[in-house]
Amino acid sequence: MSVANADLPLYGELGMTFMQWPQVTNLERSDAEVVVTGVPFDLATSGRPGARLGPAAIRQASANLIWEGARWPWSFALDDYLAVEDSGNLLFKHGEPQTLVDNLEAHIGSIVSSGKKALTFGGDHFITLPVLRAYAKKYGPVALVHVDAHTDTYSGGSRYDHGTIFHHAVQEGLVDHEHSIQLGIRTSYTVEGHPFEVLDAAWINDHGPTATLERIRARVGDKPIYVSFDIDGLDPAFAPGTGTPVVAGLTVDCALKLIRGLQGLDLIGMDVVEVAPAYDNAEITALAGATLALEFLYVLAATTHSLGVHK
Ligand SMILES: [Mn+2]
Repeated sequence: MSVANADLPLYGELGMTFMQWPQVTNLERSDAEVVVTGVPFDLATSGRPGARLGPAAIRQASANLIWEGARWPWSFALDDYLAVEDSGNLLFKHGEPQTLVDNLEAHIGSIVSSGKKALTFGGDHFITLPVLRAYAKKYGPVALVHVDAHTDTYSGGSRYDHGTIFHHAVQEGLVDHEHSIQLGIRTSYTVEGHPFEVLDAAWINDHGPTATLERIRARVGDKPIYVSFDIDGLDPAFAPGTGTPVVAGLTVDCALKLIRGLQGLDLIGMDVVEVAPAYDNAEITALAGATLALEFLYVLAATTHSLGVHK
């Protein structure tokens, strides 16, 4: 006698796209409003490698978020308002970093030039530089909202270096630094002449998300905003799975409120970088990354369609 239930399939898809959203098969024909890309690159890390496995871990962790049709506290289901597709992982030659730079800028360029927004999962933080080059081609210098333990503005370093990218972004005119802000910083940088406003982790932890959002909004104004979220901006208690953790960071509660508080602003794209699952415990870092990205998408939909949260 068979034990199989005729009403149930015997096997299914692995669901390795982000949130089980459709995979992009033809970017030019896609009518997605947001395109997800994984960038499995970590040759620019200075500390522990492993962020190349971040995209897979974030997609896997997003499986925990799918059951909740309308994510609390939002009062609507995202799928009713925002079309998101996953383009898979960027292809490049792993031993030849310049192929990563060229392919990533071209890929993000093809997304944003067609009016779509890019949600990009690193990889180490170096990947943000080619992404910003693509964005700047369409938008000019963008306002940067950057969450990180590190400013990543060091002027030395090598050609492919995850600690120098925002120095180069300013030098190349990719970001409008006078309307950009760095949040959660708690490592040394040259304060004098620093191009960005900085709210360090202690200030944010003392003052809370509401006061922080006032400072963010005052800084960015009505500029197009790109959000770059290094997962090490979170405290290692919430994000141990990363290459260069630093204690005394932000809570996930605070970070989610900061993302949520961007509603109404001109948000054009986001990345979540430096998730390194080899150092993670119980997927908590990957889950934090997946959740922050999902909240960003809710904010996009809420902004476009004037939606909100349960009161
Ligand atoms: Mn960092």
